[in-house]
Amino acid sequence: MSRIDEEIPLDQIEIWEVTNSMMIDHNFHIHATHFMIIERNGSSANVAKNEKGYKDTVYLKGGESVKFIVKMTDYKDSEVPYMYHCHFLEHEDRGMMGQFTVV
Ligand SMILES: [Cu+2]
Repeated sequence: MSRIDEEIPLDQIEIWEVTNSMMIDHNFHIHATHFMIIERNGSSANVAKNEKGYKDTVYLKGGESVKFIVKMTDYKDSEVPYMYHCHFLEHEDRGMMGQFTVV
């Protein structure tokens, strides 16, 4: 609970790459923002129709990776974090999550 994994600048457009390095599937979710997926497994052609538009969760099969554009807006606090985590209850309940502050 006390660790901060990332510090994200307010109002800065970023590209995040998320990789599922495990063999099982995960469902990556971020609090406090939305993002647009621009690549899946290295190509924009692999982004499915239903993945276009703003998302707050992206499904990753084992071994897959995605890139998305994201921007944190509206609120910053260097001490009170937001979180990102796997949205499968069994995984998040076992601690598959990280915390970030918006600064
Ligand atoms: Cu998971």
